[in-house]
Amino acid sequence: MSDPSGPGPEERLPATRPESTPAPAERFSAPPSAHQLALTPERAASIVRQSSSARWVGFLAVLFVVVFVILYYFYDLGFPGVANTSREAKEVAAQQVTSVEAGYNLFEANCARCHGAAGQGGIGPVLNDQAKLYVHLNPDYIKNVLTVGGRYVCGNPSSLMPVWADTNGGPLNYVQIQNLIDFIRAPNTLTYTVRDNSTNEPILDASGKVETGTGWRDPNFTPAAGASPVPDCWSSALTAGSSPAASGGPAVTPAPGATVVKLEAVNIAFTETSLTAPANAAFDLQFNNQDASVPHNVVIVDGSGKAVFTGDIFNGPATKDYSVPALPAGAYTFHCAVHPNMTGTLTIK
Ligand code: HEC
Ligand SMILES: [Cu+2]
Repeated sequence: MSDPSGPGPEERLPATRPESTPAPAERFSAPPSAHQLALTPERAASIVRQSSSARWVGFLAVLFVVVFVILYYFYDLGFPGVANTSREAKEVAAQQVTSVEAGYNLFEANCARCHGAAGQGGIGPVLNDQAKLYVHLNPDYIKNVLTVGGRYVCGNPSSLMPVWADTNGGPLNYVQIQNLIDFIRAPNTLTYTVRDNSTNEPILDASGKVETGTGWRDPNFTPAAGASPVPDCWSSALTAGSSPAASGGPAVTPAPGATVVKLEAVNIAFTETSLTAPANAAFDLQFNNQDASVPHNVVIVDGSGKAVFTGDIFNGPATKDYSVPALPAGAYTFHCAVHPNMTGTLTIK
């Protein structure tokens, strides 16, 4: 490509430019309205409108956050006066049921052989007794018993009940201990599902229905006025001197030839549930405990709820002759101190 006519490249530089006049000053000036010292009324009004809108946006944003926080608060803790609206309470209840389900399996696997499948007692004392669950079997107490073992209960170092907490050499960790506490303390308003230990699937009973259970504790239970509190040590009711009857004086030995009343315990139940004995005469209560290594005794309670006789607790199989002092005619009940659900009636006439 040939260069067009004209000087060579070197001669073309510097490029010659036409003489230029400076741009007129007006070119950079704002419109005349901008040079006014005061705002026009329209501009002033628009500024006012804008800042008012900005405040509204800010206010609504804050309001939104505040309303959200308040609503979330009630959503979480429940709307006042509206039952069952608390998300947190529902979550706590759901977790409690989970814990009770785990506790049920732990109890059946570890505790039922001594305390009975339903906590009714056996080698170990009853656990599902309302008077006991009322205060005696509180969460701290159960935790201590499971941590220290049976010696915590009555100070008996050779207690049959082992240590359970792994912090003390036992087999169960603190979650499992808590599960057991939740299970023992579960209210009877709580229904849990019986689940397979390893798969956590609900277990079906013979008729194909999901097996469920309910807690032991009656939350509305209050001990009868004047009822004696549950002793710290379950077997202390048996030691002479601590029961109202035993403090009355020396043991009464029935006269030779006194009436003999027979009573037998088998499978944690009294075989005879209604006994009769003569009034105003000491009698011999021959108690045959046939449950091997299970402690039983007999406590006789009068119509006012006062224990008038408390026999020694002893392990079966064995028979003991209790000398029951003379009692006035009337209707009495008797039960086993270890298993308060073993009961019967005694008619003195
Ligand atoms: C080998 C039998 C045995 C096993 C297993 C056993 N216990 Fe016990 N338990 C006892 C005996 C016996 C006592 C009474 C303690 C004593 O005075 O020696 C007792 C006492 C208790 C007490 C205190 C009762 C009271 O009235 O103060 C609680 C609570 C308890 N056991 C819970 C449990 C739990 C939960 C388990 C399962 C992890 C369990 N036990 C397993 C025998 C057993
Ligand atoms: Cu008993």
